[in-house]
This record gives sequence, C-alpha cells and structure tokens, in this order.
Amino acid sequence: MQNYNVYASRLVPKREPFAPGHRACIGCGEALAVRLACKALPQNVIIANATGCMEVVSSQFPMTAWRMPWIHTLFENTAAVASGVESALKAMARKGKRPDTGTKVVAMAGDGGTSDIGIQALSGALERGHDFLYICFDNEAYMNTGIQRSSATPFGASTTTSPAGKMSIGQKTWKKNVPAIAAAHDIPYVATASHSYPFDLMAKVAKGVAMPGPAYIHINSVCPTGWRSAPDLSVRLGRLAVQTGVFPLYEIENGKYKLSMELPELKPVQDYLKLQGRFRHLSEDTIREIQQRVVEEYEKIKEKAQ
Ligand SMILES: Cc1ncc(C[n+]2csc(CCOP(=O)(O)OP(=O)(O)O)c2C)c(N)n1
Ligand code: SF4
Repeated sequence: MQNYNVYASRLVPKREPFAPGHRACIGCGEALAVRLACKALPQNVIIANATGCMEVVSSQFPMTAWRMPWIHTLFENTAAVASGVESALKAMARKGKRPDTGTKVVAMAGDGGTSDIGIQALSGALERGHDFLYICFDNEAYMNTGIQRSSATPFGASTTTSPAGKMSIGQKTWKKNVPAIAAAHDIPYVATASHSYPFDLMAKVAKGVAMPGPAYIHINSVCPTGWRSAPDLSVRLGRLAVQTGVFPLYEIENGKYKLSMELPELKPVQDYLKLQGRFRHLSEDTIREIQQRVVEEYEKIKEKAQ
C-alpha cells in the first residue's frame, strides 16, 4: 500500500526499452502503460504486438521505438504468434539448434484485439498452457481506427459507432470482463493494473512474465483522444478509475483472489465520469445506474478476495 501513489523516479529502472520519440498523442496513457511494462520485463524477451495504436505509433518505417525483439502481428492472431514463438524456442533448444537462454515471450494487444477479434487465439493459447505473458492495454475502444466501440467499451460511453443522441445513451452493453474469462481458463496468474499506479503495474508484469505457464494482465489505459479528456488529466483519471471502483486492481494467483489496494470508501463515479467528454450526455438516472453496477461488481471482487 505504501508504494502505490508515490512516484520516485530513482526506484524505476532507467533503461527505456520502449524508446521516447514515438508518435502517440499527448497524454497517451496507453504509451505510458507500455513504457512501464517494458521496464519491468527482462532483457531477453520477444514481443508479439497486435495492430493498434501502440504498433502504429511505434513502428513507422524506417524507425522503431522498440529496443527489444518485436514482431508485428495481425489483429486476430497475437496469442497464436506468441504461442508459436514460445514453442519454436523450446523445440530449437530440445533439438540442440539453439541454447536455452530462458527467453520470455510477451503478447501485447489493445482491448479490440483482445476482447473481440483476438479472443479465440487468446483462449486457445491459455488452454494449451503456453509459457507466455499476455498484456491487454485497455483504452476501451478501437482508438487507432477512429474511436469505434469494442466489447470493452463501458456502458454509456459515446463512440463513433455507439454515438449518444436523442435516441441513444451511447454504448448499450456493459464492459466485457476479460480478466474473468482469462481466469476461467485456470491459468496460474491473472491481474489488473493501471499506469497511474506504476509500482503496482511493474510488480505485476515482473511476476506475470516470471510465472511458468500462461499469465494475463489487463491494464487500464487512459486515451485522452477517445475519452475526450484533457491530456494532462490522464494520470488523475487512471487513479480515479481505481478509486471509484470502476477499475479495481487485483490479482488472481493460482485461483486465489487478492485485492491490490484497500479502499475504505469508493469515490463517487461522477468524479470520474465528469472529466470525460464521452460521458458528458449522461443523465443523473444513468449515472445512478452506473454507480450501482460499479459497487455491485466491486463487492463481488472483494468477496472473492476474502
Ligand atoms: C482483421 C482486421 N480488421 C480490422 C483491422 C483494422 N484495425 C487496425 S487497428 C484497429 C483498432 C485497434 O483497436 P484496439 O485493439 O482496441 O487497440 P487501440 O488502437 O485502441 O490501441 C482496427 C479495427 C485490422 N487491422 N484487421
Ligand atoms: S488515440 Fe489514444 S491510445 Fe491511441 S495514441 Fe492517441 S491517446 Fe494513445
């Protein structure tokens, strides 16, 4: 707890495997999350990265922000590519073609690539028990192609394909619970994290990548462009998502739930919603509905963690 909201730069590794100079928007929480995650990874790592913002902003030919072996994968097959790399490394070591250097494999994708089109490949890889870490950077829509709703878009958010208007409140379904889906595969490690709690995020990434077998980490990533929020509020918004219970931080280690922070009292969701233009149309009734749902979901996690 004592480390959660204190930022002390000297305690963070200085190396920047995700180099500055990429083309992410100002205040991009997803780029911050990737940067922190990469700092927590070992140096002998191979990354399989789906199409999406983080691939597009970091790899415009002839430049790259990746100071580590990195493969651009299709939107739909990131976990399958990671599985193939992991199996190939094992097979080459077994056949004596390459020494076993303990290279780790990490898959990275957005919420669209994870909760929608890549979920089949993800489920397959988790079920087969590949030794890899999958990280979903969840900015709650298909941001790279113009803010279309995904199944991880929260209820009531206005996006270009779930626009709010006279006849619609925006997104009509509740956010898909991908960490729960990953956990249902009985894998050794599942966690949620936020770029606004950097030490917690880095500890979880280090743990997930070291864990033998599949690990899944779902990272809340503020997107000022898609959330219609001020770029200088991204870190505050990430904290508010956690403090309101909208995005609880927890771990599931070998089936055992553990809350990462004690929250004696949840802040009102309105504190979080009002800073974002995508929720600006919501009525008091809808906000009450969201508040109720957030508390219910938070209580469920809390109960599991007891
Ligand atoms: C099969 C397929 N369909 C659509 C696209 C177009 N496409 C590229 S990136 C993207 C959105 C990515 O959204 P997400 O995974 O949430 O990542 P973000 O850009 O938000 O970080 C889409 C629809 C594609 N590359 N491949
Ligand atoms: S659209 Fe959003 S996620 Fe994509 S680079 Fe810009 S701020 Fe980051």
